[in-house]
Amino acid sequence: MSKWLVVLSLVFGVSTSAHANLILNGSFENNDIRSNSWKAFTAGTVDGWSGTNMELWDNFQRLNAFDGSQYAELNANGNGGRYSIFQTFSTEAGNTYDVSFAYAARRSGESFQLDILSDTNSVLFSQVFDDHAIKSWSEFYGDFVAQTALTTIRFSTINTGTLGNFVDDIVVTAAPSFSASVSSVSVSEPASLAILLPLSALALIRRKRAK
Ligand SMILES: [Ca+2]
Ligand SMILES: [Ca+2]
Repeated sequence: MSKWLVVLSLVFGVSTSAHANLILNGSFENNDIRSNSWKAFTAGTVDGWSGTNMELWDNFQRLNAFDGSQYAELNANGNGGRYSIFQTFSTEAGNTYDVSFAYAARRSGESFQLDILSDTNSVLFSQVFDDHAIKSWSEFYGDFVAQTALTTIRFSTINTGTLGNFVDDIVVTAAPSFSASVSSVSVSEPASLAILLPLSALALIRRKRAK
């Protein structure tokens, strides 16, 4: 394999990570609320999401969204107990998927759990998050292997009360496979690389700016 083909494969690998997000309204932008405000939503009324009540915030109280202008507060207005939101999406058994999101704390002592479940309730991935910074976004990147045609992603609060656990930009994409990226590359000239590189570089810059 030539040097250029190797580089192109890597570049293509970056660009295929722009696969469509399998999560509907993962950035919580669809239910538009007024800038510099928050709004409580009863269970099931935020586009794409089921579970308990949730809150949407729009660049409120000195915390700008990680992506777009809105994000969710898991510890919602309401009963003050534990909260859990989830969404089910289509997958292909045996395939690997990338998952990422951003999270931030409203005050100290917050924690939540991410679970990714098969359609038969097998736990494909589970992790507790208790390291979030106050009013500052942290990013998580992970992956899982689907077992069924439907997979569920679920965020559950661990600390109770109506304050805390902000999340934004929840993304699940089919992981790019190496064989697919190699077979898709048929050019090996530096001129093509010059066209491809700025696109991937732009994607990276855009990602950084979103922080
Ligand atoms: Ca957002
Ligand atoms: Ca709240």
